[in-house]
Amino acid sequence: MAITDKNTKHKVKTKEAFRKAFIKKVEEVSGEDFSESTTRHQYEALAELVMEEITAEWAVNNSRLHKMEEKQIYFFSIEFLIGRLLKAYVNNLGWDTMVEETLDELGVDYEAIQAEEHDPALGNGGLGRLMACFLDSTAALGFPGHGNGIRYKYGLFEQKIINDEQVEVADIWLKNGYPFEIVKPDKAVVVKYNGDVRVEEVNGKMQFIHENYDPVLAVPYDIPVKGYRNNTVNSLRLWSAKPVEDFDLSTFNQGHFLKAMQRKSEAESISQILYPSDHGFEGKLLRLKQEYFFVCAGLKRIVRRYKKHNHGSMDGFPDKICIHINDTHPALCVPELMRILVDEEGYDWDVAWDMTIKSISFTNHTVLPEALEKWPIDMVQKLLPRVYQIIEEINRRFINDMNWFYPDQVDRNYSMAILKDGQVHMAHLAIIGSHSVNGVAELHSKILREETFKDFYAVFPDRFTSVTNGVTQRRFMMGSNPGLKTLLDDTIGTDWKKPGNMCSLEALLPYAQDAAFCQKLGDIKHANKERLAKYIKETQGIVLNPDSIFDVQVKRIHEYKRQLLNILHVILTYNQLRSNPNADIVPKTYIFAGKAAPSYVYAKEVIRLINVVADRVNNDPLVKDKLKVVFVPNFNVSVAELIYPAAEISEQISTAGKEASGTGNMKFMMNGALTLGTMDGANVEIAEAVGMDNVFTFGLSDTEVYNYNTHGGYRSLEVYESDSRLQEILGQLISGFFGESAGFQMIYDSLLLHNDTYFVLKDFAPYVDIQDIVSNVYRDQKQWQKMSAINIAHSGIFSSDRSIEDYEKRVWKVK
Ligand code: 4GP
Repeated sequence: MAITDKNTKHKVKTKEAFRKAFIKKVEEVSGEDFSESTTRHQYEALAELVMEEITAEWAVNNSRLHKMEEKQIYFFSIEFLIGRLLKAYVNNLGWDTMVEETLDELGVDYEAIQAEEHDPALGNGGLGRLMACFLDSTAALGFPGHGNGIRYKYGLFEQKIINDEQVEVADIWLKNGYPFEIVKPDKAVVVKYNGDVRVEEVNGKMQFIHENYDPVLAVPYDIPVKGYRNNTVNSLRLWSAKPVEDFDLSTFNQGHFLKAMQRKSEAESISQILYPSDHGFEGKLLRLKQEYFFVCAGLKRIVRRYKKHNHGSMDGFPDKICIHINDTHPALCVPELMRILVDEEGYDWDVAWDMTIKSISFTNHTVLPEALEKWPIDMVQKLLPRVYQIIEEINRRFINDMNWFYPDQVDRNYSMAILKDGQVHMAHLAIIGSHSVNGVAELHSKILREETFKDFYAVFPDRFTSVTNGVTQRRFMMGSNPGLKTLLDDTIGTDWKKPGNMCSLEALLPYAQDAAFCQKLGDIKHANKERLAKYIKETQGIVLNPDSIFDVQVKRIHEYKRQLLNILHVILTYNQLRSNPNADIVPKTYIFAGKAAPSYVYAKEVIRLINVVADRVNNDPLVKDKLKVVFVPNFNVSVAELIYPAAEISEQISTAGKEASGTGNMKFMMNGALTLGTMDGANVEIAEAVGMDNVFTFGLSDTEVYNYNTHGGYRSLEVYESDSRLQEILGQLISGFFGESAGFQMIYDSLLLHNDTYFVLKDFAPYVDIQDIVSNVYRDQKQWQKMSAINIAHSGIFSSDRSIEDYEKRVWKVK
């Protein structure tokens, strides 16, 4: 399957050639002698050299693509959280040693060059980052797979912490330009909103004509996705919205200046900003416009290209094209593809429907009810009149079929409708219009089958499958933890680095017993902790003790992820140290990072609490080096790359049944951190892979949570009343203990008055116990390193290469 076309024109082959090319390029971009160049110039020069090299291969790949020789996968996603690309390109080209050595010889700081690249925050969290990992793995494995999304002008906000609170600042990632994209104005397409649908009969067939619409131009920007040391270069296509005519001259000439301006800014607003939503919490109409925007534009180009190479016909489309929809945001692919097939290509409905289902597959990423998208019917009807008619027809036929096959199940049939309660249910649309529906970890897929979508599962059992998430080891381990990479190479050889081959890390297992190996593993971890400590000292002025345990929770801030449970335990430790400063405890550094959606007040309160506790603890002389708390601001991919390699404990403590999979847990594991977690999401599979002796699990199971939620029986007040530790801690939240203005009534009330929806108090005692166990195990460094080695050895199945291979076999069947 791998593309083996050798017909590429590598320009830079040797170190000497690279040195010359680099100096020349720096002088070209700066207009100065090399010795006068700034880091910015050096960054621009290296980026250009990399792009020149990659684009030569890209052109060869694109011409293969044009010939439609292979089945193509298209990932439709409203987020692609790609991270910085320069170093990834250098590594994937196999240039790393050459670049590192040459720059070193030239006295150029490679890390400073990398830091010049603005980290594009074009995603909120897991779902968007997963797409970036999938693109990397798809290319590494030589599959033709491409991304299709939106080129937001403003990515997710930059988070600052001011007076302990999250403050959001616009993230202007394009401020200095972006060297890794190529704009293709000739491939722009028109997306139509609003207007009317006129029906006309032509040759005995109904024609639906969309008129009086508001056109918006979608302009593609392509970013190359370079495979790891192979010849594959796929594309990430991001669409930017522009007015059809840059300026509405006729309106302007008629004296309507403001109206003309308004049209322009309305069009541009579509790709203006990424919604900071993660799970819910978003504005409505603009989001719907965004969803249709990249769906419509993406499908148009795919269809055009397909037809061009298929003599103008869409026949056979599903044999050559997989449209993979990442959560429900691109679910409009279903009616839009139907519209193209029926209205534009003249297929009968049934044939078109068969083709649509065969082309589309759907991955769900969350079971949280607030994230299961629904749109008011009248909004969809007005904004997308023809698409809405098609949704109506899909819904009508579906319900008719259901009532025909299951006449005694009318209630159930209706509960599965796409249109009900005045709303369009996007998940239902996605399931009904796809041939494959999957969850992202075994437990999550089971919950989809047995709870969230159980009626659909009863009707379409064969449609449901499961593919556990994965992450790219090339970025999150080989790239960000070079010490570990070298140790692994030296110990078991380099085969494990071949794409798709990470499971061969199991060869490491015998070394888990080897004292010398474990010592080296510990030394590497220590060096990574020092590297992170240096960053935190430089950026926040906080001094960390690299000999303490680094206990880390980094992810979006959300009630179900329970950063609150973690910080309550920190307060407990602090209270214990206050009453006995000489207590024999293992020193610990608690590291938090993550953003809260700006409108999610509760989550922002949790951030404030963490920071307030950090201020208090870090400035209390009693505590000395035994306890530190840090909130690292503005968690993004680059910060993550520093944090994972330095972590020893990976906090994965969501309320069981709520975290679909988690992918941070996998990144930690690959870097040798031990999971401290609930049996939730992919934690379950991590525990299975390494054995219960090599993880620390605690807390309610998903079934227990489910039973409490459906049958009642949990009273948080009872837990509180029976635990004096909790009484003290919760009292401190509202007594002004953390400072006059530092009351946390909202948190207090949620735990006691509103019965603790996420079972924080219920899981508190087991969490404290497991934390004690963790500390005790840590005292035995040999044992700890052994467990760490076992985790690394079993981390291969959590490579996104494995996920992509699973999708290939279970869903896309490219081969
Ligand atoms: C996330 C899930 O919360 C996380 O468990 C999962 O690992 C990730 O998707 C990738 O599958 N969901 C989102 C979202 O990011 O916006 O729904």
